[in-house]
Amino acid sequence: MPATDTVLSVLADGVLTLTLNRPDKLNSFNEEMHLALRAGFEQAHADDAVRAVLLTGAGRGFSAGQDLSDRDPRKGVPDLGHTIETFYNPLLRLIRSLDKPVVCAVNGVAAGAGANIAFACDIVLAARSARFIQAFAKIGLVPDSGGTWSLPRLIGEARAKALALTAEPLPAETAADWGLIWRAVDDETLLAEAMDLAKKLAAGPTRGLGMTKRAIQAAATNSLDEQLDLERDLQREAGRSADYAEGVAAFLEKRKPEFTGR
Ligand code: T3D
Repeated sequence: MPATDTVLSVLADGVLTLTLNRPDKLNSFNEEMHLALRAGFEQAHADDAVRAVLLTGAGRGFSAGQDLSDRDPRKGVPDLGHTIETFYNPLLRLIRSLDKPVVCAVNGVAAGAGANIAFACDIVLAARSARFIQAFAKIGLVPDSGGTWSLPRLIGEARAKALALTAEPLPAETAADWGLIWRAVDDETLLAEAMDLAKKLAAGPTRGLGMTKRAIQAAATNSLDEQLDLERDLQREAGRSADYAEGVAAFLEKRKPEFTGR
């Protein structure tokens, strides 16, 4: 991890907690925070001790997306395609390709890329006071960080278009009712509930959970036949894991399994 406190990183009980930490800017993304968050997800990929990730934000917001103070038009026309290619797209790919569960605790407003990064995570809990805003429409941009891909898949084209074209804030409870996130919970209990969930996942059969994530994501582009073949192949691999042997042995011996993530 680069020497920066823009993302706080703590590994405990198999959970790597990454906290976006620019609260006075509503955790909007500058280059430093991008690099720190990327380093966190790279660690999650490389380190076997990490068996789940918890992503959240410090202060009253989750993330307001791109730091617009880095985009002063008086300093010239930026190449936003370059920044998407260099920063946002690699981050999205790191989250989606991680063979370990990523829990997101949306502690407050999530706007622009901040909202769509949350939607890329595997299980999203949000504080009841949080709201999601496709803020791009307000500044003449297009939803990025996978928003044009995830929104229609999660909530359908009609709702996706309305959110993206109006930038209307979506309350956490409506997001949960629509299936955009897993659950809206009380503000006071959000972090504890998210951590509890992340710890349970981290104590689970990591390889099986990772393959489950991979299979569900592949369904977005696979035919049924392709998906059935994929399930066969992944089940073959899962059946050879130490955690499968432990899970079945524990069931037969009527005891709690002790998964090691192998
Ligand atoms: O550029 C590229 O590389 C392309 C990629 C783009 C990805 C994107 O995410 S584009 C979308 C960028 N984000 C936005 O347009 C959202 C801008 N922010 C807002 O609309 C509002 O701040 C919120 C709706 C998120 C929250 O409103 P509110 O009233 O709760 O808070 P606030 O008072 O507006 O903000 C609090 C502070 O955070 C304030 O600073 P101050 O006045 O106290 O010193 C505000 O300027 C700052 N802040 C909020 N969002 C951003 C920000 N500073 C920089 N960049 C921000 N995005």
